[in-house]
Amino acid sequence: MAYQDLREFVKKLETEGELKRINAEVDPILEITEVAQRIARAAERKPDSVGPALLFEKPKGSRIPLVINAFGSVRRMELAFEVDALTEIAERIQGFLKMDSPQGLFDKIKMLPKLAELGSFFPKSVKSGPCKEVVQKGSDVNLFDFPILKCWPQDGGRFITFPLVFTKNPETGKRNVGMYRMQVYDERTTGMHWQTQKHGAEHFRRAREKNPSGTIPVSVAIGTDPATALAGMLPIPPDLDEMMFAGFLRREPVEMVSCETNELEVPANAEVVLEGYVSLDEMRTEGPFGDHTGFYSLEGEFPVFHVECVTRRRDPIYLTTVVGPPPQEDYYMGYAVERIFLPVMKMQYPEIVDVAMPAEGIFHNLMIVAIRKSYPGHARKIMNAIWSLGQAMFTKVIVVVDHDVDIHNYRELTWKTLCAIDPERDVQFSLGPMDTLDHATRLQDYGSKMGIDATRKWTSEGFTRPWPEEILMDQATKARVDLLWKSLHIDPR
Ligand SMILES: Cc1cc2nc3c(=O)[nH]c(=O)nc-3n(C[C@H](O)[C@H](O)[C@H](O)COP(=O)(O)O)c2cc1C
Ligand SMILES: [Mn+2]
Repeated sequence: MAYQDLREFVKKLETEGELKRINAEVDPILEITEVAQRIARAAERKPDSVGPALLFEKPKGSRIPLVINAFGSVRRMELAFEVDALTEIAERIQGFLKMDSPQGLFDKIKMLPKLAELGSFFPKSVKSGPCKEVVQKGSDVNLFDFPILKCWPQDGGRFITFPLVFTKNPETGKRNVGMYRMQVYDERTTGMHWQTQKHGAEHFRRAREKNPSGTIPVSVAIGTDPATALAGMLPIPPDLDEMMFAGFLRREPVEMVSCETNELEVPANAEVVLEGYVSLDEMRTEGPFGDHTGFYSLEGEFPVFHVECVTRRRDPIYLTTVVGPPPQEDYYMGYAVERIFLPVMKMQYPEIVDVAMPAEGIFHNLMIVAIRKSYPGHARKIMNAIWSLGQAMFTKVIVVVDHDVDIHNYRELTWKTLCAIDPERDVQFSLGPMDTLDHATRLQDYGSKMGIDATRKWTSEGFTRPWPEEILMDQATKARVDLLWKSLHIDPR
């Protein structure tokens, strides 16, 4: 049975020894971040986590407890998706993809709804749910009731960092759910930081084309069962419903309830729901915000969300996360994405053997790809493929290596990459869309990319010198030394 809500997951984390309760009063203004950072640094020797999940029972200035770092390890990601290994999800997706053979990647992913139908993973409308235990409207709405973090000293204010932002495509009526941070401006107003290439921003633009001075309904759910909470950050194609995907992931439909004051639906099991609208003719300065690049993203103009109604549980838990210098909790979210979608990439590009996105590459700055090279220029073909693949379009640097390089061993990767390149010949530049958060690009959202072809060079690629063999000891000698070993009285082998 899937987790029914966030608190069931919190309970599970606690029984698994993955969560620590903090009963002392800690301020959501900066202090919670610092506690989470210290816990993370203490865990640095254990590369599989950034420390335990933390349940702050008494955030200063709020009666609502706060959970952070709930997804900050591979183990907790596995618990979130109720699998023994993330590859199980990949295998499930692969199993479905193999059922038919449509051509494009998007076609393949778009088949998922069809397949989900078989398993009836489609979201299910229900009359009511725990998110309706308390309904507050108008002047009863006060975002400062919640322990919303100010994460870093130079942040422009307090930010909701783990929201599920619900919108509807004004043309097709299809739902989108995205995780876009929200800066709190006052009791009932926040920013809406959907970056220009994201689906929420596209809904905003389409609505504005129709009626530049109108509004678009927006609802925000905070704190749901884990698979649903994570669905907001998954890079899935436009018009593929994240709630359907969440149902697929949790193997049980997400139950949805109608909002009180707008036409949207939200997960019934949410801890907190904010209902309202975004004005199509209003922009406001958002930021700065200490971002997952490890730097402050600069101020920018973004739309504004007006909260007209809050529905919530009587005793909600506030779910949040901190981003900052890597690795943070979001590294494990990115890692889950990498592992879950690898089979989809492989299906479209069977030459791909493995993909790695090191934490220090902040998702979009570095992707390492191992391929089974079959023809001249193959490495460059893969670079171009990745730059055209959904949110992988943001990838700043791509390194392509041969299939026999262990790309998760960064020592081996660095060594073999550097040995395999003639930089002038093997580096390729390209231009295209870039992550809004990239502060080094020539323009916001637009800049250059670099691909490094670190595969062995072939004669058919104009490389006429012989390529040397890697040094490896022969098996016979190894076997002889194995036999000799004890008599040498040297400990390590
Ligand atoms: C912790 C966290 C915070 C994020 N904040 C933002 C944000 O403020 N703006 C944004 O556009 N994307 C943000 N993202 C990335 C989006 O959630 C991600 O690109 C998602 O796929 C967007 O959904 P969409 O494709 O439906 O637009 C964040 C991701 C995480 C994990
Ligand atoms: Mn989407």
